[in-house]
Amino acid sequence: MNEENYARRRQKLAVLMKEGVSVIAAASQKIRSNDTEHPYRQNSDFYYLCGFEEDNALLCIVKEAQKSKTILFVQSKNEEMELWSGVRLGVEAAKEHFQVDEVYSIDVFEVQMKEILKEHNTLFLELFREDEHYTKVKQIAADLMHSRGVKRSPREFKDITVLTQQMRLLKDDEEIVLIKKALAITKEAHHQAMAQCEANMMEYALQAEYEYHFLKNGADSESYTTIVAGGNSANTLHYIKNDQSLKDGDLVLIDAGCEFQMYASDITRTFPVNGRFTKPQKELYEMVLAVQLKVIEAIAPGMTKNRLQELAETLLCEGMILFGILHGEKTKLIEEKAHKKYFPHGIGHWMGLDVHDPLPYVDDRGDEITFQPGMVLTVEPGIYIRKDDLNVPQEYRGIGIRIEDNILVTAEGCTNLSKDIAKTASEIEARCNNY
Ligand SMILES: [Mn+2]
Repeated sequence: MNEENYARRRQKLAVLMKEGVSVIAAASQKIRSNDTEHPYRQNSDFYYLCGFEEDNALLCIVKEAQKSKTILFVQSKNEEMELWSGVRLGVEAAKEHFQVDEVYSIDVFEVQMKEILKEHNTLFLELFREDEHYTKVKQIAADLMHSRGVKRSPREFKDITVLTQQMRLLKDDEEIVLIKKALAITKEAHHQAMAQCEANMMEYALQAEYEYHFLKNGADSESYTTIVAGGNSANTLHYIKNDQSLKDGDLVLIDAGCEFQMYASDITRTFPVNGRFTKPQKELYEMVLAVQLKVIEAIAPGMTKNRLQELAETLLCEGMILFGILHGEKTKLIEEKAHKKYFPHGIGHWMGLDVHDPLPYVDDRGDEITFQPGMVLTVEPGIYIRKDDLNVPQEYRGIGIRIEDNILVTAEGCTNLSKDIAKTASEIEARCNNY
């Protein structure tokens, strides 16, 4: 992504701040065991505003009446440390690279911050995230408040994520390009998995197929833990053990997507282990698919997530009645939320830098946010019937199906960004038998 775009976002944030100082810290390294770390993953908001990938860094935006200033604090060059943990950009190169006003070493951030905070009443930071840099910044504000001779210091703390989330709701063109690139890799992985899958294969072997294609094609990693759920395991929504053998005649539900240059993809496909749907599997599959297509069709500016949820629940409930999974009168069943037993989750969620983008669904007044061009969400209806559910015709027991795509809201309606990933029963069977 180009530097002008990051600079534009910082300017926009400064406008939203009106007055004050905002401080956003890079993610810290997380220990996995003893002295080894998890792969590093940058804080999404920090990355959104400057694109810097190193840890132990801080972005500070100072806003006064009409002008704003951006200051970046980065780790200094250090030959010995770099020998172990990789090359650091350092202060001088950061000055060249980023379109910010000032760059300092993180070693002097406390001294600098004291000078900056003296002039302001309002401090924006991630109020609900613990970070040692935030602890220090708050301590500096407290010290200033108690020092004689200091006339102003921040006494009002605000949550910066309220503003960044508002911005992240609407994706710009460069973000859409990255989501599309993530989806191109994810598509390849799903198609490969359909081709490779066979009876008696272990779920983790299929998981490895995804992760192999993700990395081989330049993705950063998976955007969330891959779910490979054979047969009845698909009825455990967050099944991630992936340690069972796939059975001939079962379906396998795979929820997997890669992250590419920090942007997520989130795709679920359900297909027959042996490459051929049985009649009852196909009946339920095509019912869920029809619901998914209708929900996607309803997406347009002005729509809301709750209305999509209601539409999906109504259509799924009708389908459940049709196949004898629910019995009774439709309006009454919907009122009683009887269908929730078989479709207990949400129809979708925002997606972007985070697979579940932490963006609001309601505004400050509590009103639902209506869709606007540039928003990206998932659509993922499903049906989950446990094998021990004696209320359901036997042929449907043990079947779990979810179909998930990633949708961009456009001025005309919407675009299914993942429409090229095999989805109809015949497309899937063709992919499964394409050795
Ligand atoms: Mn999802």
